[in-house]
Amino acid sequence: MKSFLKKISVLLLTATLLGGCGSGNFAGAAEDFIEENEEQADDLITVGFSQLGAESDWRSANTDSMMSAFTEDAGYNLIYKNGQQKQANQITAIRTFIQQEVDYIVLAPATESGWDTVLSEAREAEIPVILVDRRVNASDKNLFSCWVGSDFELEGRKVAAWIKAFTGTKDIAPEDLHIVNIQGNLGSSAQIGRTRGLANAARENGWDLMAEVSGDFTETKGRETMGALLKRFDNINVVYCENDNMAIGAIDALESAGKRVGSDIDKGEVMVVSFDGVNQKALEYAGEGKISCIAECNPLHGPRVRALIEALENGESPRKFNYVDEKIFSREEGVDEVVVDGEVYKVERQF
Ligand code: GYE
Repeated sequence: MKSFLKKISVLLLTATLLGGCGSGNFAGAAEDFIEENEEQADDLITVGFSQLGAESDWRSANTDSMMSAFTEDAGYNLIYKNGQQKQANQITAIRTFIQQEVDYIVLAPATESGWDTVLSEAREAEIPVILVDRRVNASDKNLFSCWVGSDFELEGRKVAAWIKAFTGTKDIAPEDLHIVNIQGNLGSSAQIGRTRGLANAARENGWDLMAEVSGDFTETKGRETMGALLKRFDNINVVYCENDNMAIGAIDALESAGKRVGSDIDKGEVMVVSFDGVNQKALEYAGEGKISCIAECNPLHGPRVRALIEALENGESPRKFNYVDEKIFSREEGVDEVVVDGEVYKVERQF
């Protein structure tokens, strides 16, 4: 709104100057121009979106979803900034949005910590901040209006529950599960939750969780990390990848090292499990049994963020934390559902 007023005053000044030139037609044209822009600027809500990067297929789907939800037709002017995985870039983007006097800031934060200062600046400027996907661990929860995203620890617990149930059907002893975790970028909510889900399950079940190493959520880093882990350990039989892109890289490294990928651990295969269910190749791998289980992570937050902004525009106070429902996929026989905290999740065969 403030930016709208600023635009209009610039236009009025221009019109006065043009009017002073004494050309009636010219002044008339300027007036039309003002009217058109007035309508446009008045109608549009300006949203500054700081996306953290473009590291995965999940992220691209998330960006697309935001782009298609915040169109001019829908009444928005979206300013998109890609943080290239660097928090410093995201902080700069937010400061630019504040200078531009946007109506809302939407932040998909790379990591959880380090946001207090810049979010306080947004609050000073009275610009509501909506978090999407990952979270921040701000000292004051009023530094943001609300959040929408996934329960990452629940995703991890679902995969762990599936591993437990599936290996149980094969009579594999817990201590015979030699697991490595290829983690997402350290300090991000998705990494923290998924890592915790596995680590707790490993402790509770007596699994051999041998290593946790970050693969930064990228295919290249997943491949590299898996290669390095294969040099450190010769008994890995479960690879828990915190996203599909890293799973694809890890599978490549495993196969290049002459390993067979699949769920027959007792026959020497290495079982790969992962998260997202967005990447086409990962879904194909799941269909072929190269990825044994995928916990869905839904990236289509654009319409959800828009609904939150609409609620704020209408003077409503949306819920602070908004979780999306997600499924679990596996083509493997034997486990039809997993139960976490008394909640039953049917194992989906179609994907
Ligand atoms: O799982 C991964 C992406 O934060 C949920 O980030 C997101 C994660 C997603 O790069 O693929």
